[in-house]
Amino acid sequence: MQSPQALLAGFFLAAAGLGLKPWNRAGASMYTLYGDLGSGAFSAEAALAEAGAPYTFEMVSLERGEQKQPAFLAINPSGKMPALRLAEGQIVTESAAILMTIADHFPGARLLPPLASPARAQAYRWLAFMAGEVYPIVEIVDYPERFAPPGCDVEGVRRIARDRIRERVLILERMMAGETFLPGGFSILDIYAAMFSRWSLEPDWKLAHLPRLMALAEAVSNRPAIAPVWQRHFVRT
Ligand SMILES: N[C@@H](CCC(=O)N[C@@H](CS)C(=O)NCC(=O)O)C(=O)O
Repeated sequence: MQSPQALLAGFFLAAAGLGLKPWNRAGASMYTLYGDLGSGAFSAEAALAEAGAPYTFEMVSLERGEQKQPAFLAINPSGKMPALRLAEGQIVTESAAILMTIADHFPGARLLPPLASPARAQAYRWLAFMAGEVYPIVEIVDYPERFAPPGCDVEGVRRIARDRIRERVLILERMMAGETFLPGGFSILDIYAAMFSRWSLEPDWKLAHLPRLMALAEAVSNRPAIAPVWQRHFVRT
């Protein structure tokens, strides 16, 4: 049995081994976002940027499987990103919960429609749809072996998961209001929907079937606060 001191030292060594380096250490940092580029951390970072929040970005490499190492599991036991550390030290995980928390912390940024309004209910509805009906299927496309019994056709599992994502994203395409997901203007739903437009699906299919969602993503990518975040996550060379 290791002493508590040894366990603590081990944790910090593991964190150092992960290379958890801040994206930007300039100035006092209130929020710490953990994630990788091109991952769900995009949505959290875009919302922080849009809110004008001070934050640092701590890299957790998916390629190196760092999300399943002890240092990150101590932050999010499900081994998934993003995770956000708030000013007082509390951790929030689950991308939709993070987006709603950022919207709550920065009411002046109007990242959600007014509390208790009909539009707010629709915002919850479609955030929950993306988080609950689309995001979990992305895991099957990315890691089909997790869902296939030994000897099973893993590529077949991935193919069918892609079909389910297509169906569900087509629902988003039909239900979005227009240039923004909600009729009242920009919200965290635009950030979230734009992120899902980047994953899992073939470019040709998206161009043919998702004209509204692709236009929305283009608009999100051009927002002054989000453009540099979008570049870092999705337009890396
Ligand atoms: N329900 C989680 C899902 C997060 C998730 O699946 N994130 C991916 C990256 S986009 C991840 O961390 N995958 C690593 C893994 O599953 O091992 C959320 O909404 O935050």
